[in-house]
Amino acid sequence: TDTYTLFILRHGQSELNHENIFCGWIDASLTEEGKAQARSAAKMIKEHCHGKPSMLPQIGYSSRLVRTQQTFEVMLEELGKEGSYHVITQSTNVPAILKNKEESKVPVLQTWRLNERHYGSWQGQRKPKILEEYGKEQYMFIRRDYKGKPPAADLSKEMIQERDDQGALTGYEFKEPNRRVKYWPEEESGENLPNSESLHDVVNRLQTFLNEVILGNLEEFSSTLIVAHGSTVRSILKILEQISDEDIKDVNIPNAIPIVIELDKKTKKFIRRYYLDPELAKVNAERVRNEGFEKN
Ligand code: DG2
Repeated sequence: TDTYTLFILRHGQSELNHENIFCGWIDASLTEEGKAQARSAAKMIKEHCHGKPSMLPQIGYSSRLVRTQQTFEVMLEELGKEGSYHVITQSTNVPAILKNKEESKVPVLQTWRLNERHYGSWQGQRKPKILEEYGKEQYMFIRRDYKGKPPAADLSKEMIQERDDQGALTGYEFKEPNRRVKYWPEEESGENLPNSESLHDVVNRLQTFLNEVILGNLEEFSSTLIVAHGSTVRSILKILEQISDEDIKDVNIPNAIPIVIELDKKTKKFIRRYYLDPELAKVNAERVRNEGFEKN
């Protein structure tokens, strides 16, 4: 064929998606429902590839947050493949990793540049509560305007999940000091990590990785799978399709429904995009848009 294929999706439902809480860089795990969604996403890809091994993902990209990694693990298992996972910082030699890859495994490159947008002080807050506090206009402006940006997070505090004896989530508490459960080697390599971001900021921090690494590897790998987040999927679509700042406001990404993107082989320019389950995508994208508005 004369096109490159990228499969791209948002991770399956996370524990905080389920609770209607802004998640951002909080490292929430998938719910059982989220894992089931990941499995069905892999089945859609399998079906789409109708048994042609070269059409199945040969290389993967995820964020550094566990919900995309778990989505990957479930999907690769369903596809009958195994992944080898590599954290990418700006000092990583990506070509060397790919050159030394194990033949039988799919290399999965994990980068903070695919992380969800940092949701600042909104992280860990219930969407209906923020809506009430800020009002409908500000709420939608900060959530969806290209330049909308939540107030910066107080990084001295850390959100701790409270659980009962059965391990079920019971609530959240902000505690000082931030124990930084997650250690980011990125900081060691000199990367400037954010404490709040607009979609515009996300596009800026993602653009070079997308163009140089993801698009740069297209020649070598016949099929690519990206598991990202609402805002990073929106950013990638915006960049590849040159969607305007105005139109991107109305793009909402449902959990775990693969999007196929076709690029021209010669120019790597965007040709078309479609969901593997367009009906479900439409209904669920509308639900995402309305999060916070139903009292739940
Ligand atoms: C959601 C997006 O991101 O929230 O950070 O809560 O994809 O990581 O579940 P994801 C979050 P909205 O911008 O859609 O409100």
